[in-house]
Amino acid sequence: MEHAGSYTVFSVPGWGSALAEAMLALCSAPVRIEDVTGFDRPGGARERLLKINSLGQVPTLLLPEGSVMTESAAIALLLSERYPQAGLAPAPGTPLRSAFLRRLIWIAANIYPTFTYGDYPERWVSADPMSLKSATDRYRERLWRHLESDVSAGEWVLGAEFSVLDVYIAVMTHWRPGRSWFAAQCPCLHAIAARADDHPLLQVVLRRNFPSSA
Ligand SMILES: N[C@@H](CCC(=O)N[C@@H](CS)C(=O)NCC(=O)O)C(=O)O
Repeated sequence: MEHAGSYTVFSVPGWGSALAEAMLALCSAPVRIEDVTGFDRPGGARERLLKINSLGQVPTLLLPEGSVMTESAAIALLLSERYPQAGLAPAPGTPLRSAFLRRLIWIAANIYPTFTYGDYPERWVSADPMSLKSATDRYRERLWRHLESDVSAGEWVLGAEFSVLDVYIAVMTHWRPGRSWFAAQCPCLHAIAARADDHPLLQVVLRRNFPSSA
């Protein structure tokens, strides 16, 4: 299973694996895509993914040295250590570092779980699972509005400095409630996503993952 020298990304176009693919593109790192479309249903793709990630989630990576890496925020931090020149994160000790760390974990710990629970509500409640989906959808909208008020008119989430936070915005704004909601309700985040779409190192990955918006 190991592929010397390259990062293997267990991938489903448009899903959380797009975060890892985009981060690796910013690093110009060698990548091998292992398509696991359909992994959230019983079958071969699920079995392949469960062998290395018992949570059965993407993003999941195999690092060039053969170890497994999961959790988008951990992947972001690892790659920022390995590729400091890629500009994924403000360097330790620089003024924006604390705001970066706070927002990275804030997105992964607050926004991402709304999908974990809302995408498969029947896993968590048997009575009226759709009410869990709509509650988590509403909560996510509140979280996005909160971030919108924080980023105000900055070019990027951290203001003038691009970071992997902008990758999260570019990818996650494609997910519920979707780009047209962001255009109407969170114009600053929508503008950040549009700028990230045009980033020369992100264009190919983002268009492959989200062809309908290309
Ligand atoms: N905490 C994880 C969340 C990953 C996650 O929830 N991924 C979704 C796809 S976007 C997934 O794999 N869902 C399938 C499942 O939870 O069974 C991260 O930040 O990487």
